Amino acid sequence: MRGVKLLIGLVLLVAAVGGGWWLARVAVGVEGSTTTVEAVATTTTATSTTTAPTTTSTSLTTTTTIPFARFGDARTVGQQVGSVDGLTMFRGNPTRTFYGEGPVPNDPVVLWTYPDSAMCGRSTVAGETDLWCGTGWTGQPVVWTRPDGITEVIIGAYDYAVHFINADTGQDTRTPFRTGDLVKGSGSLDPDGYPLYYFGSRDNNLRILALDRGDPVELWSVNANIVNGMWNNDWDSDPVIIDDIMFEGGENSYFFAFKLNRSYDADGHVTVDPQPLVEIPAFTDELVRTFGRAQSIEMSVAVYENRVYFANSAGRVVGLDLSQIDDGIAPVVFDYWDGDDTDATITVDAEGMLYLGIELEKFNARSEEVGQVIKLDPYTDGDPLVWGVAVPPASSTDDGGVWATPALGDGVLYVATHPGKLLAIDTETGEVTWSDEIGWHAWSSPVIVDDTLIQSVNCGVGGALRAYDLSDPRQPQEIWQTDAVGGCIESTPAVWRGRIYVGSRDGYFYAFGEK
Ligand SMILES: [Ca+2]
Ligand SMILES: [Ca+2]
Ligand SMILES: [Ca+2]
Ligand SMILES: [Ca+2]
Repeated sequence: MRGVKLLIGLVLLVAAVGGGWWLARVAVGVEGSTTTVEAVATTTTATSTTTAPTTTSTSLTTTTTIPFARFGDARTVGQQVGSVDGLTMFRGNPTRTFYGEGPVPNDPVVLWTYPDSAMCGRSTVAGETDLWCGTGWTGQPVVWTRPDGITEVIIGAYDYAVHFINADTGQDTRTPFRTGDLVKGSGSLDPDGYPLYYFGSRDNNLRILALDRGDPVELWSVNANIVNGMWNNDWDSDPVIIDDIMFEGGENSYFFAFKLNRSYDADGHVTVDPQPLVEIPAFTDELVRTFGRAQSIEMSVAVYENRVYFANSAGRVVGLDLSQIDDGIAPVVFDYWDGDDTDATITVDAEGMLYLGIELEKFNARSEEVGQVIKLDPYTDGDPLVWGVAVPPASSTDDGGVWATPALGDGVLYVATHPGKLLAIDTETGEVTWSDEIGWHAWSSPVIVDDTLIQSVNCGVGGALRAYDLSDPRQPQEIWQTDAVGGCIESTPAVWRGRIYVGSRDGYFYAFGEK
């Protein structure tokens, strides 16, 4: 039944608009019953309706016979994807390599904070109940332009709620949506323009909300206990939605793909009818024998050229082939052991090489052998490890390694480490060309927009944002640092058109912009 008629969603739309290069998606129906489907790019016309006094639109006719990968085409690395105008998911696209749009402010100050009183909630981890405030790891906001022209920021926070904020005013655009526990991780806005928001909560549910009927309405949820999980039941992983399929990892130690069946009802309201395609264990019996049940997926999955990549708390790095996913088949085509808990999201470059940040908690021989920032070649028949960089702890009583997701620059990988360094690493050689002190517990991921890198710093002493100029990518130069906010910035910021949006553990959410 499935797979007879495929919607190939990836056709290159290249349009020069206002001097900027854009990559967007248009849907093209393709009849295909064989395993090879070639999508031929069609003529596309870009029209711009901005408020600029004059707008030049350029139509480009593109004819190519290069097949587009249905999931995570290589040409989307570093690019915005989808038809929505915005930053729609953690690290912006399925290869986790799009960080927002400029301009980056030159002298940023706090334009507004949200809300009036701190967002806090109690939650129990390993039998201990604590008060958690603000937003945390990974916590990157969605920022998008709604059909009515309002720029809206969407965040999950530790007061158990998802908040919807007017980016201009800092006021609620919708009533916050409450769950039964902390909202951690990052959420995704449907990149194809369906008014849907996808997110997980510590209350064990992964949810889909409809955003087209006033206040947000839950259309669907799935409980982590749908499977007999190996570990806990949270959903920290940010879902990736491509071509009506949602890819997600669970703290229950399973990888899931759901066919969403997105549509609209007779009243024009968006609908979903998710059906499971696969649920695949992230663990192996051998790893369970070695490390016990701590096998969770907490990273956000990455998708490149019809493969999905994820890793688990025992350090197993998995690549699945998605070419038969409609039929519920997703064989393991890459399998690697990096030695330790891997919660930073895998970053994929244009050649399909994988960059991983790994924690150093177990202090085993394998961690010593491979390091805590590594480059893997998932296509080689030999040893996938291209290079590794060691990230030792700052003290004998602490962990080492990386929780932040690396940022891919021009031949250089930027990595914030838990011991408190920002590293610039040559992607070819693994040479550390530069480093700077950014303060202990740097779990916020660096973002790169317009040759400027923005990094959360000084977690223990108030928390601030710092910017570096990347004119020489191998030797970043500091250009500014904001005043301290009231607490650690553990979340990853979103840069969008002159503003920087990010939450802090002090309980509040911040919009930074030009003074
Ligand atoms: Ca839970
Ligand atoms: Ca977790
Ligand atoms: Ca973990
Ligand atoms: Ca850990």
